[in-house]
Amino acid sequence: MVTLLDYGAGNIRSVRNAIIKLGVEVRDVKSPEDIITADKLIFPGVGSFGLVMSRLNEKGYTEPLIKRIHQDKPFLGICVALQALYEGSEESPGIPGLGVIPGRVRRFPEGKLSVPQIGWNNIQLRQETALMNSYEDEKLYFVHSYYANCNPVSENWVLATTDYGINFVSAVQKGNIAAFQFHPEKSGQPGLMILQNFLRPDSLGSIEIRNPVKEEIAETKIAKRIIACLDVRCNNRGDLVVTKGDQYDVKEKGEVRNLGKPVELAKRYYEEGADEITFLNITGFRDFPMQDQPMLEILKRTSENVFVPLTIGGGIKEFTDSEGKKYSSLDVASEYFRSGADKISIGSDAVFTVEKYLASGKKTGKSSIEQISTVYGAQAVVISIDPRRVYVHSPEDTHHTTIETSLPGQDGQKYCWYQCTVKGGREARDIDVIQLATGCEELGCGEILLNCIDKDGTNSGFDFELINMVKGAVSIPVIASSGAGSAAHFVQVFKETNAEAALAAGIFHRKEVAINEVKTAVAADGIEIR
Ligand code: 1PR
Repeated sequence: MVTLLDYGAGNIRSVRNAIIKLGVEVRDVKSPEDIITADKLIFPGVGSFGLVMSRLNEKGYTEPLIKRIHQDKPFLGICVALQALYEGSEESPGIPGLGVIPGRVRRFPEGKLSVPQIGWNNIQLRQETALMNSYEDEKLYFVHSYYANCNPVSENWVLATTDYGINFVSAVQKGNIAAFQFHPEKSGQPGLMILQNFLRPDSLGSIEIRNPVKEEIAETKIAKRIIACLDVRCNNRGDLVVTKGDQYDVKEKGEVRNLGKPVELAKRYYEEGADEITFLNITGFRDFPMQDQPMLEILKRTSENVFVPLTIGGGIKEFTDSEGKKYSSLDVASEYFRSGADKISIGSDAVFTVEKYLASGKKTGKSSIEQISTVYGAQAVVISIDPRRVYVHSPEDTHHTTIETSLPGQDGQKYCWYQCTVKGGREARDIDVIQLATGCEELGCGEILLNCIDKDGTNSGFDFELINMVKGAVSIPVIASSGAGSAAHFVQVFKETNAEAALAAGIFHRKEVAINEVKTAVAADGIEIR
């Protein structure tokens, strides 16, 4: 039996599902006393540092937690819960942490690498521990903008370090108290094994110093991610199916193409090695997710068997139902997180938000991007962009940012700009991809899913010009999407652009190329991969 500290924020379902999968019973903390009396306690940190600390304070959990830790009773913190052990964080100035470990948590510096760090990286063990002795060759899943550094005053806590531009603390342990910056519940089989080690009766306790922090050890590298995308909608018979369009047209002879069942396909991609799974509810702009229980059900069922990150998009916007009840976009996103999503993706609503932001020049704090990223952190907010090329003869022919293209238009136009669309490409707006991407970054989104309507379903390869243009304008991670037709296309996209991840749909659904074939090809070219 293990006790879970669920303080009502974000995706705790994944940790719960991982523990259940390992055959261990989960009990919830219901009162402050439960924190002290639990045999083993897991504290999954989700949300911003400030949110976590304020929820702990509101519920009266802060003091019992500190007491439990000082009593050296088995404790495992995950992600922000590692950061909460420190004295404070740059993320939420003025809010004290638990103060168990000396030092403050900082933000990754802007530089060569995108912030947040989203993806699979290694750990370098600095001590011997039964918790995870043989996992240095395995990549584990990280998602964070803030880190604890290898401060000499907290050196005796450092269990493992990882490189992301700088060397940061990826795990701490002292006696029976341990915490990880990575997410074991999202790190596939190795992550589950690490969790299992914590759940074993004799896993904690004594540890031996192996590679003190002072000692230089080999650098770790973040891997490029391969993402499988499932576009989901109802078919003519009312069943939710995975579909796939050609340049966003998903119908063939009047019928919605049916390429499989969402939960089964997601499980298959997890087992085949996908680094992440994305569900897009492609008619979400007209449906309302909180009434769309089947979509929530898909997430819940998928998260029972899939232990890599899940992103869900479609219909994240504010909504008033037929009885006049209002739901904010934060309510909608929260429902998705509770159902098992790690990230939500916003399409149409991001375009409308940035249009207003550009017109007024002011942040309102009320947009879906701002609300969700304030509560759950930027890393939980992805913007899905659906752009289409618009050709011009000269940059002077438009007020939008153009590029000189190697693929001229039908009338020999040498320049193009990328126009953003809403409602699944049905409506084009007077905003270009650079305005949208930079606007969303300023408002607080943490990642961009960069589709391309011209390339979607064509199997002709990714649009490097588009990807390079956007990548050059933002400092958050970019997922290249649309057009993959072979394993070689993935190799090319990582060689020709700095995209952190590449996503495909059609080739995986039609079993034309397997995920491990893609990974083998990418690794053979010396590109870091899980
Ligand atoms: O506007 O917030 O409700 O979100 C709707 C979401 O649904 C957006 O993310 C939008 O991209 C997506 N969407 C809407 N209509 C379609 C459609 O296809 N008719 N799908 C659609 C977008 C694009 C990709 C696709 C890649 C890879 N799908 O995600 O999976 O292009 O495909 P490929 O490898 O087969 O080329 P909102």
